[in-house]
Amino acid sequence: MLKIWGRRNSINVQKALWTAEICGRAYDSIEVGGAFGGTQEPNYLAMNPNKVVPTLQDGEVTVWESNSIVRYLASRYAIDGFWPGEPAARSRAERWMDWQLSTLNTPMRDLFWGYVRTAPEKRDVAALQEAFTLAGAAMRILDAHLSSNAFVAGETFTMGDVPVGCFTYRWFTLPLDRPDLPHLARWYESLHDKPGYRRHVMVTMT
Ligand SMILES: N[C@@H](CCC(=O)N[C@@H](CS)C(=O)NCC(=O)O)C(=O)O
Repeated sequence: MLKIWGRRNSINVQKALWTAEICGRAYDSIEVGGAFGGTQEPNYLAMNPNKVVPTLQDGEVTVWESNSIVRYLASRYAIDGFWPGEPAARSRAERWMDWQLSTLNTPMRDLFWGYVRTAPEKRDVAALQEAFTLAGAAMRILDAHLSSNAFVAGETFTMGDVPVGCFTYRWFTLPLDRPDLPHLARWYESLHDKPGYRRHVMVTMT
C-alpha cells in the first residue's frame, strides 16, 4: 500500500492524496509537518532531506516534490489518459504543472499566508495587493487558455489539472475581489464532479 507522508491541510499533500484516489490506489496517510512535526526526524530526513511535505513511499520507491509524486503515480498507475503517453500530449499537461510551480505558486502562497495564517491587524496590505495582482495576471492566462480547451491539456482530464486545480480552489475561496474569468470558473466547477477533489482539496483552509 502507498504511504503518503504529510499533513492533509497542505496543498502539496492534497495533490498527492487526490492523485492516489484518481489512480484507485489505497494509501496510508501519515500526518507530519506543521503542528504535527516529524519532518526533522532522522527517519523522515532519510526519505526527504528538504524537511517539507509531501513524501510518497511505494514499496521500495520514495518520491518527494509534489508534482513529481503526481507524475510518478500517474505514469505508474493511471488509466484512461490521465498520464498522456504521447510526448506532445504529455507536454501539454506538464507545462501547466511547471507553470504552477514557476508562476502561480508564489503569489498564491502569499495570499494564503496573508489571509489564512495572519491575523487581520498584522496583514501587509501592500504585499497582499501585489500578490493579488500577480495571481490575477496568471489566472487570466489560464482563463484564456481554457476558453478553447475543456481541461488544461486539451479535451480530457489529465494530471496537468491536479496542481492548478488545487490552487484554483484557493483562488475562488479566499476573500479576493476576483475579476470575472468565466472559462476558469467553468473548468473549476467541472472539477467539483470529482469525488477526490471534493474530499481532499475543497476543505477548510487552515
Ligand atoms: N516544492 C515542494 C514544496 C513543499 C512544501 O513547501 N511543503 C510545505 C507544505 S505546503 C511544508 O512542508 N511546510 C513545512 C511543514 O509543513 O512543516 C513540493 O511541491 O513538494
